[in-house]
Amino acid sequence: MKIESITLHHIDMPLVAPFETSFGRETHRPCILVEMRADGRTGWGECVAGAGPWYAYETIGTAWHIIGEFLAPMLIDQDIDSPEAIVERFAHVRGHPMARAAVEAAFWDIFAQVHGVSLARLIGATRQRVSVGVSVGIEPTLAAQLERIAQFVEAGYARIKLKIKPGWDVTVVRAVRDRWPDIALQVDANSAYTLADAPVFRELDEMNLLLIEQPLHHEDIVDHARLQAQLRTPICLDESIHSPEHARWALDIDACRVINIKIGRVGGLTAARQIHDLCADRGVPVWCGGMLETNVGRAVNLALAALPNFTLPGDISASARYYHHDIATPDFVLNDDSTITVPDIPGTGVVVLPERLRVVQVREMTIGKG
Ligand code: OSB
Ligand code: MG
Repeated sequence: MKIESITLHHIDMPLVAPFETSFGRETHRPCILVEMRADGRTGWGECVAGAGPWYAYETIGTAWHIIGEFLAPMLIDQDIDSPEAIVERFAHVRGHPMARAAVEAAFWDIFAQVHGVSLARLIGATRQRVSVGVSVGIEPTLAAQLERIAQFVEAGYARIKLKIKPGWDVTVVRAVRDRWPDIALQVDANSAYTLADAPVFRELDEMNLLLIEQPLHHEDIVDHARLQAQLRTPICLDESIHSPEHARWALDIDACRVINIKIGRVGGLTAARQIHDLCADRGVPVWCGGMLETNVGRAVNLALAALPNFTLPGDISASARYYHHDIATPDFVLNDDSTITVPDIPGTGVVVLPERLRVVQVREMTIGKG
């Protein structure tokens, strides 16, 4: 397939409700959508880099630069026959996984359309519905936090993830456990602690949590291994895992017993699938993380989460949990069994709506003929 053009759309989406983590409070979610044209078809990919370098070093600005100046020019007018061919061409790019992943995703969309199958089937998915939970942001008071969780429990989410930070941990988690003694519960610290905080985690270890996500430094595996040795609850790494190699290094030293796979963080769907396969071989469960995606990114996450070793519920909530008006249709809804149905039409399964895009678009740039 000859890649004719790549258009970047920088958009800014107002969130239904502010989302607070240990690194800050967000009311809008900016992102870059990658629109690729090849052989008369159009594919879309979402870049999950944020407004600032808070979760990862990549930002809208760095991704715009890297895709526009380097990644897109490597592909324009080239014959690309498989997603692996894209991965090969990008192999000598250091870092910038979110930029690479977004371009690869747009090609996967075209590739699945050409083969007349859903992305999920194309990558070897084995389920039609995937178990999901909700990642609940930090609220200003404990009462507000409990109320917010109650809304999600009522909406049907069977797994709750709480964001924690120093001063907002043991007391909150205990209160949630007391109110919902049997709910599947996990916490995410987004790297807000150090090994000196081990006593906090030993207390959390008594609260029947599914896992403790990324408690320590965002590049660390060594201290995580030291902490894991003190806990029964599995540590799950998010920020520290940037590639299949990072996953192997972490598992080799028992730095974690679960991995959160985010396509953007690990540099694409191909790498995400490799981490899935590695973890399956080692008997390590994985789940699909989220980055407050629009329906474009969510569709790809659902395809990934339909692979067999995604045995823990993903951070893939219903579209209405994030945005009033998504830029792509159809919206994803929560089924009665806390699952979301995986799209089963050729491609990723969603269609971008130009009239919605226009409303939220900040800037646009085309590389190639357009
Ligand atoms: O750490 O998992 C995280 C959102 C933005 C950045 C980092 C994280 C998150 C979430 C949201 O937890 C998950 C979702 O998309 O629902
Ligand atoms: Mg996380």
